[in-house]
Amino acid sequence: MKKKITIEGMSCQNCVRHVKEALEELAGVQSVNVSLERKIAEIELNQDVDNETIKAAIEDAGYEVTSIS
Ligand SMILES: [Cu+2]
Repeated sequence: MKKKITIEGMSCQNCVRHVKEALEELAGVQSVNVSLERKIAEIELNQDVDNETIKAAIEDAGYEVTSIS
């Protein structure tokens, strides 16, 4: 299963790393790919992770989630 998250607030590769690490810490997340240019994170899941959990992880890291699909 895959999800695509659009994120506001990333401005450099450090931001990308913060988002990537926040997502990798979640149980069920298998892999994470973050694009600064496209303002998205694409995650591969090996079990369902609900959108609220994903949103909270990114917001706790200091960024804003604008959509999850
Ligand atoms: Cu940054």
